Amino acid sequence: MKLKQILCCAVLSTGVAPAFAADSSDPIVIPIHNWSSQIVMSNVVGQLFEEMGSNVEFVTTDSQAVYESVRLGDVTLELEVWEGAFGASFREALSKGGLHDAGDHDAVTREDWWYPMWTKESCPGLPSWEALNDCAAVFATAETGDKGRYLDGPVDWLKHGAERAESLGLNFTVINAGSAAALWAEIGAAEADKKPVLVFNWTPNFAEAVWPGEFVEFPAWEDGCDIDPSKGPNPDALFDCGNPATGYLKKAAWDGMKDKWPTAYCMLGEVSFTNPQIAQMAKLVDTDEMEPEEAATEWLDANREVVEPWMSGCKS
Ligand code: TMO
Repeated sequence: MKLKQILCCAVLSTGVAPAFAADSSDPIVIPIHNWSSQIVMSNVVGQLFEEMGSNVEFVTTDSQAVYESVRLGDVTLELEVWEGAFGASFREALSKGGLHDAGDHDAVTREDWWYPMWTKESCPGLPSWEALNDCAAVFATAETGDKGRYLDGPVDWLKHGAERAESLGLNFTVINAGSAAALWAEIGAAEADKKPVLVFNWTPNFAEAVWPGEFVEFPAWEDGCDIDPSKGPNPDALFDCGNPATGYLKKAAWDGMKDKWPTAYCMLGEVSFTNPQIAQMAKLVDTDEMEPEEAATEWLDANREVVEPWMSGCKS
């Protein structure tokens, strides 16, 4: 990608005009995180920007700190602002200024404690969270002693699983997975023996097509549950609510993007992916084992009718 860019810019500097002259030839900086749909979607949109004549650079960044980077213009945009995981960091950056809400995807999201359906045989009171303590022993491992094991997402997703367990009095040990792949490995390893497991999961994702399952139903999310102890059933604790069950998936942009790359900014506003489209992007990597860049090209080839109107609406 880098090399392509250098070739591209060298050509432009010899005097060949870009297709959409209004946009700066500086690269649009797109952040990449640690789950597959975000990486593939970022490549899809990056390839569209390139088709429209822009230069693109990808940087791997922390999924929370990225909002500060977008606010400062070091990174140009963010394509997957999940309400549950990143709502707090997004709102904080918004309040400081420098980045803005660039619109919602069509997708409705949910991120929470989850189990493959076979788990219910050992814990029939699920999906209610109140069943968890009665079943803690079936989730116990050598590592967790008589407590149940819950494998939470990687630390940077700030899922606050340990605070949730504490605030709701759950007899569970919360362990952070080192990567998304560790979550899928945990489910996969439990599958042959139909061993009960509890892991962090989300939708849209490839996993729903591979392992039918359910989210644990925690006390419903109330706005402020992460900052106001009075929200949720425990009056003295934060994080005593589930994540939003019908969460948003937003795009965010640096305020300077619309003047520096007006054509790309216009297209970013048009971009809107659905749940099945996002699950498919993840599948191409997590199930089909494609490289993200290649997965993005494949996805685009199969979905020209989805993306053409976004671009044609923005051609000057
Ligand atoms: C933000 N994530 C989809 C990984 O939960």
